[in-house]
Amino acid sequence: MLIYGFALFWLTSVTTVETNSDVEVRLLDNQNAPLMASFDMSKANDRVKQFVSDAIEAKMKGIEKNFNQQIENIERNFTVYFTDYLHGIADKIVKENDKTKVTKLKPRGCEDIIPKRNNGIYTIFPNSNDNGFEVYCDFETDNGNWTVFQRRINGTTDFFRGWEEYENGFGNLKAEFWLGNRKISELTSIGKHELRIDLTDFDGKTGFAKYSTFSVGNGSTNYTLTVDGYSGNLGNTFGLYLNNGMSFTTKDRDNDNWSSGNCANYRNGAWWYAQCGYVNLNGRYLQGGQIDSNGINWYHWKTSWYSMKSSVMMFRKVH
Ligand SMILES: [Ca+2]
Repeated sequence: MLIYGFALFWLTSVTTVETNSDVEVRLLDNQNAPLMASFDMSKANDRVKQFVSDAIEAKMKGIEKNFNQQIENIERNFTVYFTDYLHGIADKIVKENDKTKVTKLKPRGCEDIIPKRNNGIYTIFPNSNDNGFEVYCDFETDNGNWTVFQRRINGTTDFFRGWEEYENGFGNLKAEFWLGNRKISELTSIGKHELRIDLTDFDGKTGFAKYSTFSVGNGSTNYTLTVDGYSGNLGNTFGLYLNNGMSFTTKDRDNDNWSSGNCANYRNGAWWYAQCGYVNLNGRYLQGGQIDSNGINWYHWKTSWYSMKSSVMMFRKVH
């Protein structure tokens, strides 16, 4: 009776009954008397739909949660992998930078100094096992990278010196100096080098000579000169007039071709003299443009023994 009463209550509470969706259900009372009840299936369908919808939603949430966990795992693994990868790259960059620093700290010559800075004194390491030595680099003249190995500007440094001093070098790299035959030889013995010479007279006129080939042999050759391939506006005095192939001569070491005397003594300098030649850039510093074969001569620029106001000799590696 209770079920029956519930069924009647349920049926009477339905305001809109669609007869085609009603279903008759056979019921039994507590005495097994057959009873009949009618259910509105549209409501049942709604409930079924809701149940199915809830079930699907719950399932979807489960799938979504699982999916999110999987994504998080992938992200975590990827982050770990990518972090390791970046650390590896960073380590490589640091190592490469260290190598670059070594190169920057140990340039083999002026051409290796990076970045290019002002003209000045730099320590170079032509032999990486040595402690290196200082040179004056010119980064401005004629596209730069020149190693200056001789400079005369005012006569404050005496250039009339002996073999050992010319071998080891003397003077002040910031002013007047000779870099030294040993260093010049060492620097020009590896690779191909060109030579540039800049001269100034006492009227402020300038001239230059370039030689596409320049090298100086080692001490066992008495620092034999190789010079060739002239260009410029000074005239090819150095290349033409018996300097190429000559040994170096100082006042105390005569290696010239003049059998009756020493050209270094005769010309008050030190040079790759033959007998004795038309170039004397290590001669006496004379003021005011004097005509003197003991002076700083480059005969074919002045067509005389005019002694220059300044002289700069430098070489650079040709790639
Ligand atoms: Ca001689």
